[in-house]
Amino acid sequence: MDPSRTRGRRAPFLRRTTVLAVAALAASLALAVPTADGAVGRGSRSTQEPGVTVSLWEWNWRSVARECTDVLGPAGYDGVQVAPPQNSLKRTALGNGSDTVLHPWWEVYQAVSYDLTSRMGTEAQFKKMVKTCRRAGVKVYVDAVINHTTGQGSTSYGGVDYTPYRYDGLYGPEDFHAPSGECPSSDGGIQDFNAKAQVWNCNLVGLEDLRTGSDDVQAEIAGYLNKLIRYGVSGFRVDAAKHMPPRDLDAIYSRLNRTKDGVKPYWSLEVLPGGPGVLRPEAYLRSGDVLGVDGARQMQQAFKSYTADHTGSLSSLEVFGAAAGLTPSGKTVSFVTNHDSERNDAGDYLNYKDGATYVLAHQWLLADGYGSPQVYSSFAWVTKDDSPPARADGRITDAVCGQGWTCVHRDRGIVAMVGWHDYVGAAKRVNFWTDDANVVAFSKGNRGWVALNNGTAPKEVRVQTGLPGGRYCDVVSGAEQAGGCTGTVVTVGSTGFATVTVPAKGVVAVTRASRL
Ligand code: AAO
Repeated sequence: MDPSRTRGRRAPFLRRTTVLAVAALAASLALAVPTADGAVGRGSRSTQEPGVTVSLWEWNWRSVARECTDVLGPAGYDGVQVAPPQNSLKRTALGNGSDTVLHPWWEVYQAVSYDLTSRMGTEAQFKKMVKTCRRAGVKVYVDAVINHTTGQGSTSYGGVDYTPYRYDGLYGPEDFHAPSGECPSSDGGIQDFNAKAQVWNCNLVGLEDLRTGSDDVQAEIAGYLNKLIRYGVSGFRVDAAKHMPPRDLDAIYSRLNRTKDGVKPYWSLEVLPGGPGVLRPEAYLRSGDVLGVDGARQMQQAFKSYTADHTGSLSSLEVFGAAAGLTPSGKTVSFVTNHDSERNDAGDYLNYKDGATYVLAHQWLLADGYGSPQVYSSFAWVTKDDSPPARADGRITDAVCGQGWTCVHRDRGIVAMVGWHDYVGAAKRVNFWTDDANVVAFSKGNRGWVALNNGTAPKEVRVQTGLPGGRYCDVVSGAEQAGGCTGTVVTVGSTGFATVTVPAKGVVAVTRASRL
């Protein structure tokens, strides 16, 4: 892929319609209204970099479309990532023992065909959703399941039937590694996650592994992705990318068309850490960006595992990003959690059940600016396999906040920080201050200043803000209105210092534009 990609930031501006829409949203959700010169700006628009996105994981297409218009666009989200839209396995019976959920969330990761009838809706609804989101200024990114087809079952949401390694009109046994004799393990599955021949050529948890090196398979996959591009999709999260060699990914990418944005699609690869050498995320950086799982883990330690020696405390995030051993900021999608980590390794990652701490971690990520931050918002669950709210036939019902859907992305403190993040842009983090425990504060160049408190009591701090003297409106607790401020006012002295009380589990954030 094009190695010359830059991390461009558009100067923040607001069209009149956007201002009106934000005002309407702010009224309904009590959000921060953008200040006169546009505190709620937008991220990159003309490059592949996704800016701030939200993963509305397993929201149905109707609901995503509505959210783009009513919330995401007005709030300043640059993009939305959606669940795998291709036709998938539809289970018809429970298995043995602990198998109690007929339609677990993971059905969508078993591809049957590249028609777009799925648990989330029809092809027409998908198309309409992408169009609606783009009209609202929100780009759409798709979770692309291209490494494999299914590992069980024989029926699908799109009504297409199949048998092992046979998908009519699409793939036959010659298109898969195991039946072609190219998987070296005894049972056709990945037994050793450190052995590259197995990781690339054998079945991941029984999922039939496509011969992605073959011309025919590459043509089918590229055909699918180009269809999505034609519908207006801007890029992809490539599922199980670690299970395909970079050369196969590059070959597929080279067949992809330009998006409606006029650039090649954004390409982020799911390459989880833990493997050696060529299987490490770093080994895939030449082929695309990667998902920042390790950063999510570091955030959990900083926010959740408070230790007396401060190794696990907010102050530990003074060193975060590449300096902390993470993949480079410009090559990483950063997040607090995702659909796997929130349920599989709940002890190692934060999730919505962490309440205010979960929100605060998102605010930290947006404030720090490492990677392309992705807010994660999905459905509430009890057991690991739980289905999203759905009809008996597995089709997912409309997302209603508070009724099975967390809607974390609507949290006013997170939305305020989306605006703050866009306003400060790529300015450097300076004036870092910490109480060596759970309070940190810093400036982003001379564009903005923020303080975060992960403690359970408010904390007064006296710090350098890097801003010119004056009175500033905190964009998290309030908004500028008719020259006044509905929230906390931060008074900065002539030397740039301010004394500020940071609420428990809270944030205070100002920008040059929020000066009263
Ligand atoms: C379902 C059933 C299975 C059944 C199968 C087929 O659950 O019992 O056999 O159907 O019928 C999802 C679900 C699966 C589901 C599947 C298909 O999670 O349960 O199987 O849909 O319906 C590896 C892959 C990575 C993958 C991850 C789950 O490398 O690509 O496993 N993630 C994606 C999706 C995921 C999806 C699939 C792929 C398949 O996000 O939702 O599966 O489409 C280590 C390894 C990683 C490995 C992880 C987890 O990582 O390095 O390669 O990921 O473990 O096994 C630290 C550690 C590191 C660890 C990392 C993450 O960094 O150092 O070792 O944490 O935990």
